[in-house]
Amino acid sequence: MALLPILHYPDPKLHTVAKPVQAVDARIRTLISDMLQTMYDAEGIGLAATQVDVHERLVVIDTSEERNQPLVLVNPEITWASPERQVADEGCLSVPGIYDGVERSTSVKVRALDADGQSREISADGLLAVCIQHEMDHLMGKVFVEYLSPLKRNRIKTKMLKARRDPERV
Ligand code: QAP
Ligand code: CO
Repeated sequence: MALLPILHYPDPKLHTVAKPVQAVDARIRTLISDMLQTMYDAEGIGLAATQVDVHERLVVIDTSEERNQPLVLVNPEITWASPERQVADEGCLSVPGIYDGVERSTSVKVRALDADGQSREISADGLLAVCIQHEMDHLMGKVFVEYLSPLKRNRIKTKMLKARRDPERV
């Protein structure tokens, strides 16, 4: 078990497009376990491999109140997204302290391999649907602040760069 360092926006590595996981082997299972530990330690509800500088299609999520329902998505693909969309506030472990509204599909169906390499299809709505779409964006190199206006995004960029120089100011 290990805590992994999380990349912070605007690190250009966050824009890397992830490649499919070739096999759910011992290396991937260790990565899954380290990512879950990192997510729980940071009190997050979702973490994509991109955020820990591993550019493979792997996401871990836990939106449960009790933090005891880990969801592992290997090579996730959205098979259906509702035409109905809704704006909800999002945050990101790679953009600490920043929360803003993003419009996304209200419900999605996603096909993915689990930690045992078994194919599954999940139907999600509510917070889980938002989280799945947010995390899958990371695998495409996209951070949620890119949905905001250029003005907001530039303010966030400046604030994050300042915080990196002077962590007391976050
Ligand atoms: C993505 O984000 C998400 O700023 C996961 O200081 C978030 O786990 C999807 C976090 C909201 C849907 C709704 C953020 C922790 C965690 C922070 C997270 C912070 C500490 C963010
Ligand atoms: Co994020």
